[in-house]
Amino acid sequence: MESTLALNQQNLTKITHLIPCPGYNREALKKGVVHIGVGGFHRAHQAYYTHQLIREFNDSDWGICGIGLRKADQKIHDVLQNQDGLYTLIIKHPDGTIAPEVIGSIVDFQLAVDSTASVISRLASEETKIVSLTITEGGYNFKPATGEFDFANPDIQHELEHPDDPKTVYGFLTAALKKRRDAGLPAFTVLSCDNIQHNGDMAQKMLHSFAQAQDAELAQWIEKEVCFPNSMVDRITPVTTQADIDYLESTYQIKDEWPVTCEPFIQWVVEDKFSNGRPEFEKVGVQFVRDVKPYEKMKLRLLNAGHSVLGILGAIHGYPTINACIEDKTFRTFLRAFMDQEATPTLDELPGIDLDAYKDSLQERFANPNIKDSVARICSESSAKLPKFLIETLNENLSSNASIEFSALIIAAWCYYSDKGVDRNGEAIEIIDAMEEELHQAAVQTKEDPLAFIKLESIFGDLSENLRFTRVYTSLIEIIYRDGEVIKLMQKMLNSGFENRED
Ligand code: CS2
Repeated sequence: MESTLALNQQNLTKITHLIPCPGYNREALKKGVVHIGVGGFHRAHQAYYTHQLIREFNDSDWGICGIGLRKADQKIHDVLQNQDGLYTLIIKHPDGTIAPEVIGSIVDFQLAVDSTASVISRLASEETKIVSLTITEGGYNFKPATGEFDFANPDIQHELEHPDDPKTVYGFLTAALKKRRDAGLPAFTVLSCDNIQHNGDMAQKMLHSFAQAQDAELAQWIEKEVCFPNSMVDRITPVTTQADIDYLESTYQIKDEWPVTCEPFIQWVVEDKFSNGRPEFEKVGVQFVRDVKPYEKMKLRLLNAGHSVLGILGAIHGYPTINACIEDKTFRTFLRAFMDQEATPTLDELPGIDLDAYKDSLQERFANPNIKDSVARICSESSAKLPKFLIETLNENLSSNASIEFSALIIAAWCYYSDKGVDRNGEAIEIIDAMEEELHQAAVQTKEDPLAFIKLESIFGDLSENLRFTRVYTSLIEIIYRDGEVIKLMQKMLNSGFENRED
């Protein structure tokens, strides 16, 4: 039996005979980009685009230095350190084709908890032109219901008092930008790649609130010098499983401690405003536009919200994956009804986009049987996701007196899910949410107060005071709690509507 090859720079000369590898000189890459939050998504998306740009066009200015801000980033730090920043991207096509490729664009990784000063220096270095972010919806530190900066966060309090000991992205960005200003260096661009509508504007607003509280003069400089392009990012990237690691080892004898899997589809639409230069990403398919907002909104309200619709209902029904949900006709039809009747009417004009074709393509992507995207991943951090993916849509439809019942069902189902924590077969649901305890505490009071869950103001704002909403919501809650399942209710809603039915 052939021996296994550990993935690292030295073994690339052998691994290149097995799967595609970076043929470029990684040592010559400048670290033009510092990326905060190196999760699977970044590795399947921006790092992949960058890899293509280097491989196809020999552009050596934009190598990536990854930064991990959380203790939990220790693992990715260790893996990338052992593998010289290399990892395998395994692209899984719906027809069963699997295309693994070694990606070489991440050339360094630093863990902020270990080395605050060195992370600040890297950010402040002349070489750094762009600081990109995938810090998740929760990482922006805004209050979900109001969108205002959350000064109550103890880490924020700490770094406001100790600017030399930053903890969050805001502390690091301001510390580095101050150094750059003092050294007469140009500012970097802050490029948000998270699933938040107006993600660049949001990053700007949050950083401004923080900097203003820390150093008003610096805040002014940042306002003038730093660009925050909005961007829409897209590629479904499920959580890596042991089976993915084993696949590489058994099929190719390659030992990669943490490969990433993803679908073939990839998209990035970015506003073309950068403070200090940018990669020519258009050469590898990135779209640069003047205003990305309508595209972001379309993606968040159809793809991401669609995921949550399937995920929450699927979790209660006991489906493990998104493709299992979409194979079920009731789920498929329900998803489309939600998209057509509640999400689509809230979208802005989308020049050049055929929305029906877009929705069809989402359905096909969700159905990819090889992706096996877990419902647990989709439902994770719903408290940070749903305000952006779904509740804004719901509020707009309440204001315009449009349909709300499909969205209301998702919220009622989310309450039941948070209360019971088991599916309809009594199997435990894996719930991953920073607000898990709060959600549970509110949801368990539903029996005494049917509105208890939606009184969580930080998530729902004043939804519990909207009579039209509460009427629909409480009827849905009653049925779900009585039946302990959602599928019959979904069928009923699809057949005869819910809010205005006669019985
Ligand atoms: C998902 C996203 O986290 C979620 O709930 O909807 O991670 C989704 O897979 C990506 O945004 C796809 O681009």
